[in-house]
Amino acid sequence: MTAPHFGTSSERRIDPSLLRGAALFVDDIALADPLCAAFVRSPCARARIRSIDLRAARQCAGVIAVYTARDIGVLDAEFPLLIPHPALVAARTQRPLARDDVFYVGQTVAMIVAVNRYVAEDAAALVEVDYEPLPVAVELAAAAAPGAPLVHPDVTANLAAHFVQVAGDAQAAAARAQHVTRLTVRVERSTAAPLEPRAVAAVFDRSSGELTVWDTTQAPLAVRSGLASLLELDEHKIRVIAPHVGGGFGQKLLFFYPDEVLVPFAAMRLGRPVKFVEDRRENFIGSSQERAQIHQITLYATKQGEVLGLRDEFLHDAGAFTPYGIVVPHVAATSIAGPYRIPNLHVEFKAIYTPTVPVTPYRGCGRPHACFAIERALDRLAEELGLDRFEIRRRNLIRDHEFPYRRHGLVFQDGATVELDSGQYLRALTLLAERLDLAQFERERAQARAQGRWLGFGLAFYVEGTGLGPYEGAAARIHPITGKIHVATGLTSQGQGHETSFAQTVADQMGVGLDDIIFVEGDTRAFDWGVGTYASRAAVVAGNAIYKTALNLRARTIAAAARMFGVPAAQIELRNGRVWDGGSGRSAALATVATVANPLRYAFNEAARAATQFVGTYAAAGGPALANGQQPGLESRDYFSPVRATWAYGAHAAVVEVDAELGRVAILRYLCVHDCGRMINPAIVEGQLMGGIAQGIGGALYEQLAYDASGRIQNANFVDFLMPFASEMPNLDIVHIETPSPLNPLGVKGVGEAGCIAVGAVLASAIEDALKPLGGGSLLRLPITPDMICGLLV
Ligand code: MCN
Repeated sequence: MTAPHFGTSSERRIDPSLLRGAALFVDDIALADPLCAAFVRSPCARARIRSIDLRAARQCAGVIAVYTARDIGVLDAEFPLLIPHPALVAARTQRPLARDDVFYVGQTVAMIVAVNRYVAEDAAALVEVDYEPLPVAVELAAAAAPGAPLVHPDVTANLAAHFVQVAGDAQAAAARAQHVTRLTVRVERSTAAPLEPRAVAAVFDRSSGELTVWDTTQAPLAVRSGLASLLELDEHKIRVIAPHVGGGFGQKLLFFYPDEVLVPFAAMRLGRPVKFVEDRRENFIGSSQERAQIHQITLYATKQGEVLGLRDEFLHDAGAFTPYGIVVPHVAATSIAGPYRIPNLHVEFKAIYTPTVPVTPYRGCGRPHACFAIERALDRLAEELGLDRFEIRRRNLIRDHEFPYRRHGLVFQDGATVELDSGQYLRALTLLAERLDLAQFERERAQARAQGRWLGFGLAFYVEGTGLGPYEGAAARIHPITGKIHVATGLTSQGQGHETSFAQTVADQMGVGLDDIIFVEGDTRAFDWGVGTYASRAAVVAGNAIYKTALNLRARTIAAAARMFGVPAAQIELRNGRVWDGGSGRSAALATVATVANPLRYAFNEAARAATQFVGTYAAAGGPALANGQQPGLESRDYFSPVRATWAYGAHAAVVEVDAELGRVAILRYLCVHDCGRMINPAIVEGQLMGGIAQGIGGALYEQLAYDASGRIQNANFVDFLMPFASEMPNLDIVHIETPSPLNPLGVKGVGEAGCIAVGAVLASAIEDALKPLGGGSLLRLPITPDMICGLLV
């Protein structure tokens, strides 16, 4: 028997190559005599460009070309808006190279192409740009204040978007409320900081007119479409390959980034390979960022702690451009009520332009902000009503029988009404409480206190609409000689382990081992249709497309085997890489079946020789080897298009020890009870949660981009931008609940972002709890820095 793969913790197939250093990243691609690009970037947050003097740079030995906006022909235009939305008052997108104005420090002004990076950098330093600096208001609230200097002169009040959605009647809830809790919470600007910065390399074959681009992208097919349109090339002449990618976390989704289009452009113009790899500083100042919102949240509740209504008004920092429209604040707005049955909602935000790096989705995409706001507000409500923090949540969580739970009036990112499809929220909370063991914790706390140590616990709940459409597809075929099964999708992986989990999805249907599956993604030649890896969507959307494709291939294989053996299809089984006739016990390798389906072409190989044993039977049963209308080979292709998002959720808790003098936090325990539907690979799911929680700890305690008042980032390096190391990571206690999603055949929900969402709220709650005996106040800002903690005690 072939052991089932779906649901088991198979080791990640990709790890040996990563661990041995054999994996190829964009910078490792061997190009013949490549040129290197470097960029001249704006040192001003907001300025008018009076002139650019390129003479010295052009005279530099080894410089091949220097481009400004005026030298790039049709490319000198604003990039298209990727996701329009009616709430956008004034969408603005960036040009590949600034033309008359710059809008943030780091914006690309000119590109140098030279024989190597050293020369390119030296020449970039010789470009003289005369800037006329303009006044700026960098900080979000300051940019939103009346009379603030404008980022875009024609955008009044720096207002990029104004969004209002209403469910029920929040005003009526306010009138009925016996208790009102109001808070202002804030999440500071941060960045994904993938360990491999962004990179792009391009080769143009002048004889065929074909362009090959290696890109650290999360969406190769979208890059191909974008390049075709921007470079005015036929799409079929462009191949985009995302090789191994060292983390993306949203930052490597299509921006379009200037280098992504200018490097291929230069390769075409110059007829030579061109490459660009960001250095760390460029990744900080040139690649997109996120977080940065200020929420004013109000809960209208009864004295018993039942939340009747919620009002959330928030400001979202859009940065200087809105390539993704309002995706980040929209997701925050539609996640603000979390897992709670709050019937009356008023959510409203303003997206504000600031003269800073543009904001696009970063792991969690608006949810960590929303979770921080609602969970902090619930903690406050509990305190004000004298309720336990578990109890306030228990009273408001959606009950199992209430699913699907619709939030009428709230429209999600996919255009459908927000509808939490399934879950066992109360069970998650109960499991969390059991695992935390409050009685035991209180004993530990008392002991610690006797030693002058301050312990506290915190908790938070999150929900996440995962698996956004519109669709993904897959193709599978049995190689007629080797019998290996090739599976291709239009996605790409940045470390999510698709090559393993998706192979597991196919293996069970075909009765083969994982080594029998060749999984290909990240190459536009592999599969022509698809969208990309983001929004925790691959397991749901591509996973189900692959599953349908595998079912289809299975059915075809069974039909071919039945013809071959001359028996009914019901009698055929697939196992151990072979087809079996359950009646006679005869069997044949998958390669043989695939070959029989087209025997003549393979007359000189072993599989075909094996197949000839069956040709007599086959001919007797069905006539010629390839009957009219029959296809040679065994292959299939299918697609999956979700009706709406499927909602994953979880409850996290932590026990912390706070050094009240130094403001230092040690996370002693971290617990995560979560539900991502049926798990394809629990070990991968746990890995995703760990990575997410690590990033969440970064966002909760360390990571913040320190913009100064002039718009320069003061900590654009890995010394000053603090991130958690392994030493800051607690041991994680992860508990799985598997409530199958009713919205897709596999019953899966996404998990890629889940880990990071609740961490800030959990740690704020825990630190406050630890310091309460010292008269501590509230932690309403992320990240929670040592000075904030010390400030609680003053
Ligand atoms: N999985 C599973 N069972 C489930 C759900 C998921 O076994 N019920 C598996 C999937 O098959 C896949 C992995 O878990 O191997 C993640 O699946 P999914 O939640 O669908 O997320 P995506 O594959 O769409 O990845 C995107 C998501 C996002 S949005 C960010 S941001 C993120 C993340 O994944 N960036 C990552 N995880 C990351 N992990 C790494 N190492 N690097 C990144 O850049």
